[in-house]
Amino acid sequence: MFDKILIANRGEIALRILRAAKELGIQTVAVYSTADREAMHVKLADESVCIGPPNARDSYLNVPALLAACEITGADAIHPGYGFLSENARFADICDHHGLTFIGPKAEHIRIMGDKIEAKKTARALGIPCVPGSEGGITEDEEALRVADDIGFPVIVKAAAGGGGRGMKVARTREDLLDALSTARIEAKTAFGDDAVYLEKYLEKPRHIEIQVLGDGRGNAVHLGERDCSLQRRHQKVWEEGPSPALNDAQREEIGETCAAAMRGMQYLGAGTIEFLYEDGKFYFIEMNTRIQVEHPVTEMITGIDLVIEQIRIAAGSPLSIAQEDVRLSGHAIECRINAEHPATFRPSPGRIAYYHPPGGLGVRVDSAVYQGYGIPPNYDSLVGKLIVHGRTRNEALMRLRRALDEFIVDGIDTTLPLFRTLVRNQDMQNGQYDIHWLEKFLATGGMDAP
Ligand code: MV4
Repeated sequence: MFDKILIANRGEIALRILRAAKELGIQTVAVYSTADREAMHVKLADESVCIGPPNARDSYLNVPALLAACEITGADAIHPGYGFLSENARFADICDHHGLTFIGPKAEHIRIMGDKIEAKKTARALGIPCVPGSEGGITEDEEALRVADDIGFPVIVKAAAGGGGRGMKVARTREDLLDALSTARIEAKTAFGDDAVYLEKYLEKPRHIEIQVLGDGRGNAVHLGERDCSLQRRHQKVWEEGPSPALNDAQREEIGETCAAAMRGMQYLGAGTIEFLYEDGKFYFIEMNTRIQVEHPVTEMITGIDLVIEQIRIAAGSPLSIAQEDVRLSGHAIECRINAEHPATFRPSPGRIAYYHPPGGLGVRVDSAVYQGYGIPPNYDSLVGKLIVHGRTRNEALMRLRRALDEFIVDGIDTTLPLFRTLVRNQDMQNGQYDIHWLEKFLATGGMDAP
């Protein structure tokens, strides 16, 4: 096992990693930018190292500074959390070359999944159902027209280097397609420096359902059920829950087993998430994330498995401690991402927290790094914390969510708490009847405006 882990991240995920390391008896090193001198992850770590100015490029993404911090403190492993360097295959290789363990998947697998064309080819070869579309990248206009005529319109052009909603163009007719293709190419080249694109059938009203997996790199892998992340705004997840209100046990078992078998097949190491669009009872692979995700607590609450502890154990070379038959999905969990943003306009609202009272009680978990008197810097994402509730049934989870949201006080800044207080009382949400477009429609039709 490792003696000392450097946490190459900030905010709530830095605390989440600290907690796992402490439980395992591993020393922790926090790194921080000059904007984060007062951050809680710095206070709670055993040691801390300032790695640069506020701009993430010069601090949390500053590889030489991170390596120097490992050298100075004698850390033997790096946990990247999510965002920042978490899905950077080159960084994983560099850690390796410096004798440091990157707590995450093999660089080879990060690289494959970072290229959405390669990811899809790999998924398909491993028996994962994919969205119908081009076999690989599209290079010629004629090829695009041929594929589109074959699968039928509407189609979507996606950037190979994209993901998370960046670099996509929908074409509803043959006439739109060549335009969508060239626009997507130009945008992809500008945003990612790579103009490779591919084509898929456009699904009109899917849900976004993702499967959590764990592998030990030796051909053992399990699935830990799904999370329904359909409630999004501008490709930012807002509300995540598990199990999905749309699935029955047989569907869950089938897609889960397909994913676990695929991970065994590629000898996947670490935690991963296989993302699907789900429509009319069928799953369509879109991407795989090779990191711990923001919404991982949903899975922890319904499985009782500490995903970050598992990540650390696996990275240290331990075989999987859990067999598939040991995984029991129990009850229902919902996570709300509380952001420092106006609840209707979503304008960022950094600033000092004048008063802070997080909710508690049975089935309530708050993952956050803020405290009363803390000033949220304007330099990073606006996540204040995550409220996660668990109940024996979805209704019990909703009931706990309603009262936990009413108890939660964050004064001095705008937060999205009022949005959730409205959502949790909405009939469609209570019925679990929402797709990936539901929230934007709700907001566009005055869902958050005073009557
Ligand atoms: C799609 C799609 C419809 N059809 N692919 C957006 C994020 C990226 N991960 C994939 N995305 C989509 N891919 C096909 N073939 C619709 C979306 C999409 C979406 C997906 C998940 C959650 C929210 C979304 C919002 C808009 C579009």
